[in-house]
Amino acid sequence: MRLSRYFLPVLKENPSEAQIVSHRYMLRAGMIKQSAAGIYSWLPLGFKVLKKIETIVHEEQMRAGHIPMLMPTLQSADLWKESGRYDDYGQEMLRISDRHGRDMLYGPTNEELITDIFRSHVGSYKDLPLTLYHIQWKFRDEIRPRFGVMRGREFYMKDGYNFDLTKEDALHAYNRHLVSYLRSYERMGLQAIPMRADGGPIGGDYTHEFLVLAETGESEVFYDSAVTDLTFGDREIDYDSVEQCQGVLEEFTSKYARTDETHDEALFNEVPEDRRRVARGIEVGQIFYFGTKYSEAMGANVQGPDGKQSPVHMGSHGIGVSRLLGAIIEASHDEKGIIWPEGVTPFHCGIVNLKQGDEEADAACESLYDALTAVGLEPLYDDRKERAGGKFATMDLIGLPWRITVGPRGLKNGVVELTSRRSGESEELSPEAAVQKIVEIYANHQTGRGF
Ligand code: P5A
Repeated sequence: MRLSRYFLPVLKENPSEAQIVSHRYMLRAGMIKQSAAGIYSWLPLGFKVLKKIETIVHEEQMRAGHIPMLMPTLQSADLWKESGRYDDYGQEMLRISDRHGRDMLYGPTNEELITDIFRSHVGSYKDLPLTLYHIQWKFRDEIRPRFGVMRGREFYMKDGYNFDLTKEDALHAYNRHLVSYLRSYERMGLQAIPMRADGGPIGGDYTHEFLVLAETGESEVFYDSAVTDLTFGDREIDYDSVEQCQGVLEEFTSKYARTDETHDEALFNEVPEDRRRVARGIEVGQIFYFGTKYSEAMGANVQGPDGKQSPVHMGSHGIGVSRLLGAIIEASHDEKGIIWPEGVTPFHCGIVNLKQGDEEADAACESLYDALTAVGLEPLYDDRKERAGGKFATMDLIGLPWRITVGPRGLKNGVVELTSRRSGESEELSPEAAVQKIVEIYANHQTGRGF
């Protein structure tokens, strides 16, 4: 992409409404624009990162054997009356009536809708196990929408639902989700720690939230610092193996890590004192096993091998896709702007032309642009007639992890400059070597092509 043809409305001033750094940088980098409280338009740069995160989530869900689909944002209230949640959900639910006076709602979550789909089409244990998921907009009329996309009213969520014959099978599905979530967050450059939590309006008493530690997080968390040493890494996993998935769950959840809702002071005090931590975290996902809560209320039964009908065992599993942009920025930024992890960066590298209009510099930039594009990478070429300082400031603000700087002086010696946004370190090398290096860096990151 050439910056002169892109739409990147960066702001010079700090927007006064933004209280935390991720919100401030998302506005300043021209990623989002508020349309109403807690409701945002996703401008091209924000949309691009949103889609990269969504792609990672899709890839990891499909790798785990979960099946993508799409349900609508608007739902009929009837299903929610069946489950009993129409009244329970209170004012967080946006209720609408259509021209015929029928009660509708903008879905805050989809347990009812998916249970209805299941009961209409599945009746036998032979069709199980089954996990369906979608990535779709949700609406929760939060009392205090704040911090930009972190606590929106309209937000983008991946929600998946497992259907199993027995509790044992459903717990395997739970573990599968835990593993796939660990992989997903790590690909986004994040450490998200599973912590025992509370079921809230979704239900069930077996649930873990995934938390990214950050001072600006809305949840208070208590944990054994040894949990922060755990990484999933690039190990292979067989998602069908009950033992392997259970092993990962035990590895990642046996140390003390809880949100304040389930915190147990006595248990916490058993953690060696020098490892006890009280901190704040951003909840970027939550997994639930709630058994037959919805299937019983809505008559979603399956016939077992013995011919008997019983309510299907279920769980639901969510990732806050739009919230993740905020969480990643909170975890990865400096005073100049965002520092995108390679896995989610909107463009793979920036090209800064120090002297736009100089024949040699322009030609060198064009050829870098073509070489990177030819190998499937997306550079952002700042081809505007601007001062170098302004170009650097924009690149630093929008946070591309790598920048190639091209100027007439360097070109005389056959070199360009490659700079890491994270470390600030630069090296001079030939344009070919710079391209080669970027290619090698991204060979280790499966980033989807953007929009
Ligand atoms: C699990 C999937 C559920 O709704 N039903 C379907 C279950 N869980 S949850 O924990 O309530 O939400 C899942 C994730 O969505 C994100 N999230 C939000 N993101 C932005 N703004 C909000 N107002 C908001 N509310 C929830 C969180 O990341 C949460 O973990």
